[in-house]
Order: sequence, then C-alpha cells, then structure tokens
Amino acid sequence: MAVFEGTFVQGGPLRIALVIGRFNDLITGKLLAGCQDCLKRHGIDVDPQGDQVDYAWVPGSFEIAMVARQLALTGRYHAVICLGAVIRGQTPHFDYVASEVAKGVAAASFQTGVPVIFGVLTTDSMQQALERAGIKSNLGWSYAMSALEMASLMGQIQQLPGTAGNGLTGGAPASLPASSFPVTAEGMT
Ligand code: INI
Repeated sequence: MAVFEGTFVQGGPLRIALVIGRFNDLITGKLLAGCQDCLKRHGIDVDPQGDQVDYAWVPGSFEIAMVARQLALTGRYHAVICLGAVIRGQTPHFDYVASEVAKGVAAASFQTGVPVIFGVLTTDSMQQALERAGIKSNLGWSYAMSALEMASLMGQIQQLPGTAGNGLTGGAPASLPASSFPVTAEGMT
C-alpha cells in the first residue's frame, strides 16, 4: 500500500488562479502580498502577464466561490486560492457572508476535483484581521503553501490507475471527453 503526501517541489510548471475580494481590501491586499511572496519564493512567476498565475477580483467574499468554481471548471489550474476578509461587527452581513463563502468554496472543490483553498479570514475585529494579515503573521503565505501541497497531493492521486483526473497532472488523458470530467458544469446542482 502507499502513503500519499504533497511536496513543495513542483514536478512541472504549476498554474494557479487567485480569487480576491475587494471588500476589506486593506486586509485582502496584505493576504495577496503574502500569498505572492510564498509562490514567488517557490519558483512561481506571479506576474499577471506571465503563464502561471491568473487573478480575479470580486466585490466581496460572497462572490468568491462562484468565480472560483468557474475558474476550476476550466481545467486550466492545478489549484485555486480564495482570499477574503469577513469581519464581524461591521455589519449583520457577517454570518450570511461567512457561512456562504465557506460552503461555496468547499463545494467548488468537491464539484471540480481541483483544490480550492479557503483563504478567507473570519474575525471578530479589524485588529484580529490585521494580526493575521501581516502584523503578527501573514496567513496569505500559509494559504499559498496549502495550494502547493494540495496541487502536489492531487497530482499524485490522479496518477493512480483508473483515476479520472482533470487532465492536468497525468491522471487522465488530456483528450478525455468533457463528459468524463468528475463533474461537469451541466452535471452540477
Ligand atoms: N464582504 C466581505 O468580503 N467581508 C465582509 O465583512 C462583508 N460584510 O461584512 O458585509 C462583505 N460583504 C459584501 C458581500 O461579500 C457581497 O459582496 C455583497 O453583499 C454583494 O453581494
């Protein structure tokens, strides 16, 4: 039998999509900087004009999952990283937004088979958010690490015989018809 474990050394060039909420951009901008720093120091070209990282900006955390799922469905990315900041106390929106983005990001991952990383801070105050976005540590860095680890792990699992992968990592032939993808846009509920 086997042990599967993601590494942080890429076998080939990775493609990553970042979905970032503009709401609380004082925080999401810092998470983005931490995330880019980690990716860059792992050899990934984070230039938006380059071939490895694409960026999608959305109004707020509520919109993140929809865009993340759509990007994952393209089959172009090894991982999608979602960055947002939902801060309690600013508005009663907190509970709705926090729960919808958490459920939506998990669903995007399950439905597409692409790792979709939950990099959405949910905090009681701006102070707590700042502490997690650079003052004490920058969780953007950790979210990028999770993306690298999961891209590697899923790549290994998708290489197992009989695995219907997304065509990115060698698990399934790139010529696999769209209907063989684990879940297609049409098949989703
Ligand atoms: N969006 C956030 O990303 N964080 C928040 O704290 C937040 N609050 O508290 O309201 C927030 N609201 C906006 C929401 O995500 C949507 O963009 C908006 O409701 C339009 O659909």
